[in-house]
Amino acid sequence: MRTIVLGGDGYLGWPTAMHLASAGHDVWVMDNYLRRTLARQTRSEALIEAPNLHDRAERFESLTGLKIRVHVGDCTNVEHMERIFVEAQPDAVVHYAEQPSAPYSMMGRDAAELTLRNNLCATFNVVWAVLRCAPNCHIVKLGTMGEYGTPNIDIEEGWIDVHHKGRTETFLYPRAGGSLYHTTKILDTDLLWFYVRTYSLRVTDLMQGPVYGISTPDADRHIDLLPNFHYDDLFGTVLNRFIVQAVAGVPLTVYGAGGQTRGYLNLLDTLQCVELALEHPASKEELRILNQFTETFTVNELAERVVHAAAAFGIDVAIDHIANPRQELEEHYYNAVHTGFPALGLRPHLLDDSVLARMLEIVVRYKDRVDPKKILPRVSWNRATHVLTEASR
Ligand code: USQ
Repeated sequence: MRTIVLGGDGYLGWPTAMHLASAGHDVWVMDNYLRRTLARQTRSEALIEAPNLHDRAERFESLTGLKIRVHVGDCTNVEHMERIFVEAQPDAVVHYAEQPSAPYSMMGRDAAELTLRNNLCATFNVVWAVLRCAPNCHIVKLGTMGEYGTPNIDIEEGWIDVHHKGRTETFLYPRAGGSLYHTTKILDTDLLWFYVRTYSLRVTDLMQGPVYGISTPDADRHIDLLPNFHYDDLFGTVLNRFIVQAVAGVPLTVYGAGGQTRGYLNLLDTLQCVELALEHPASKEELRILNQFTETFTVNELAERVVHAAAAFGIDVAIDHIANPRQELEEHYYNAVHTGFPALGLRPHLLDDSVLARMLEIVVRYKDRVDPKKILPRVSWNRATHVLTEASR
């Protein structure tokens, strides 16, 4: 299968490109290094500086004999997007090319506009590149569990039947994003749904929870192949941050009460899910929505697990409940269906001490590179505490 990975330089994009190449796909990646640029601008660089995509692909080829074709290009630029579709004539496209940080999207007007424009325009261009250049191409789009928010009823897998005044209809499950970033993913889903029902596209929209992990069979071959592992307040996801905080001797930054519950998954399972979605494509005229996580945790549970795993390394870790910079419920009901991927064959890698130990072991190696100034939250949108500053207006 010929597959384009858009956003192929990212935390998920690069491991996905290697994984699909190892699984026999002919992989093309496109990226304009937006996340690296934003990380530099906000002093949020990843723990380990990654070589550029050409060098990474060369290193991967020298170790495996497998080629990943690299296009440095901007997914919001219609010419860049159509060029790769015309050349590749892909069977599938995996679309990760979005500004992925909730806190970044809440930094102020400019960051909000960049997030809105980039994310919506990239999705719009994917739709039109498929329609004009590769009409049979299956679009696999990365959405987020955060599209649903934290409603007081069970979360279904994308759709809900509504019975109203004696009649029944199926609708997209109601959505309520907790940041502008999450809201752009909701808007993406609406855009895709409009084009699916109008022009018969085939689309899989992945509602993914926060991902953790650094180790994959391909990444473990060489330091140059490791994913961009962020631990800063903008681009780092919570468990990755806690692991680095433990190693750096900084108390774990639980936001508020710590009862916030999310569906989490190992990076290895992101790779597995994307591969399964590609192997079992959506039908024409179908917007298939799959909830992509393997188990749920509160932030407190994650912190306690890290404390326990770190103790086995002889690292004593404290937990700090700091003022929550986000507008979110800190105690709430959370029960989300996630039966779609197991039905396709997903075999989850669940979070246990050995997974945490492996993460700690890798991060300990790079302990000298941790900058403790990148850890505390710099952006707040909590109604209770936040005053919109002149700078963020
Ligand atoms: N949290 C803490 N302490 C921290 C960092 C986070 O308590 O130091 C809490 C947050 O308040 C939140 C939870 O941990 O309740 C998860 O936060 P996160 O930063 O790991 O995840 P989030 O900002 O929601 O975004 C991440 C990815 C995003 C993806 C999303 C899936 O950055 O791209 O879409 O996870 S989901 O959360 O299901 O929307």
